[in-house]
Amino acid sequence: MVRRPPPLTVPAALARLATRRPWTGLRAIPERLLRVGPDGVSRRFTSRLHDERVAAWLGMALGVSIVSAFVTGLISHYMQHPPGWAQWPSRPVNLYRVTQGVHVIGGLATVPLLLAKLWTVYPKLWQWPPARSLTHALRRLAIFVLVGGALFQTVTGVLNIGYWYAFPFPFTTAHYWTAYIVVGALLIHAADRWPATRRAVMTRPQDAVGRRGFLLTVAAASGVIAATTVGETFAPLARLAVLAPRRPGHGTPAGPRDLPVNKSAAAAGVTAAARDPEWRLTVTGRVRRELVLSLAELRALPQHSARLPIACVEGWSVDGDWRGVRLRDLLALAGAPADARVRVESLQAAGIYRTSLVSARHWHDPLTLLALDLGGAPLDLDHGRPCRLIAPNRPGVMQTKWVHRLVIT
Ligand SMILES: Nc1nc2c(c(=O)[nH]1)N[C@H]1C(S)=C(S)[C@@H](COP(=O)(O)O)O[C@H]1N2
Ligand SMILES: [Mo]
Repeated sequence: MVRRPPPLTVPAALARLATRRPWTGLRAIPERLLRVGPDGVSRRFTSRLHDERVAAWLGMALGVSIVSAFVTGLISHYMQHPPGWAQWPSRPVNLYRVTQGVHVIGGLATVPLLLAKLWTVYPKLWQWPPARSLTHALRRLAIFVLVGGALFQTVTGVLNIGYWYAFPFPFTTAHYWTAYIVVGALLIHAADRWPATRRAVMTRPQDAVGRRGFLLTVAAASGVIAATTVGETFAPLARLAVLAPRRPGHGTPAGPRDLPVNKSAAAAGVTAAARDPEWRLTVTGRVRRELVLSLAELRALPQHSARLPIACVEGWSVDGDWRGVRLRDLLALAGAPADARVRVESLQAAGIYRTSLVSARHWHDPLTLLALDLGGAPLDLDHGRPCRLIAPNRPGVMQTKWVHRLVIT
């Protein structure tokens, strides 16, 4: 009797591939070359700190920091690209300053953790054969995606806050999408490693091989990085912030009135237009009366003060004492509907930050101003003369400078 082989379906083929391990033949080649042990890990790495327990603690710390970078990153993204169904609140005033500070400063403090973790597990990254089974291959794939993605996020992040646009792709788009890939790979890896991690962390080791000292050194390195950048947002520590490219009273350029400047009037090409006595503010769009106001007329309207930060996406933030006209007063004067949104337009002809959108929730807030003064004097050219938007709980990129038109939509 002839026995027919069962039909080869895709699941059957995968199952066969997973159990047959055709790649184990590869083991023979580099065994002598790499001196791999029975676990496939090279014996040339002799430090006892290439250790499960060290890897477990570092892994947990990295898990926490990656998730916090992800959440704060999503907050920043959705503030700048609000979905139609949700409006970001205008209070507390300093919320974005805190979430973005956590994102950037926490991201920087992650670098030593990541390097230490890579060093600890380095021998395992060169396991031979590269895959023993399908599940082993998938596990390793998740690890390589996680390592590659985490390195990509930290390197591009650091370059971005250092104003070194060395990469050929738009930073925000790449950073945003890679974040999902990293978190996906992290979930797979964490689920996979959780039992072993738990065991390693919960049991008391018999031997002391300097793990504690190593972990404390790594924690100290993270702490030093955080301490030497946090002054970029926490003014009392500004003098310590030697690693921060922007900080209160410092930076390149320092900026008039102790507030750093990212884009100067000259770089934006608005110097002449911003100085022109013929400058007018136009309020137009969905209004009952269009307004065209000179600077003198703006100053003749009721003036209000607000102490609000510029909180840049790059992590630095500095408080300013602003004074000017409430946006809601201008909209009331023009007869704009209560649910309207405002597109704030700059004199700047080009550039991604030349306009920004203000939600109804934000323009109803009495702290949202078209500022004319900063620190008791008319705005400097670089801070947005003749007038700029300043609103609570909003990224710096949305605090438009050199405003000349409000379009109600
Ligand atoms: N028109 C215009 N407004 C702008 C920008 C710009 O490039 N053009 N940069 C924004 C960014 S990224 C920040 S952080 C703040 C900085 O404000 P400051 O220079 O007054 O500190 O201005 C914002 N307003
Ligand atoms: Mo910014």
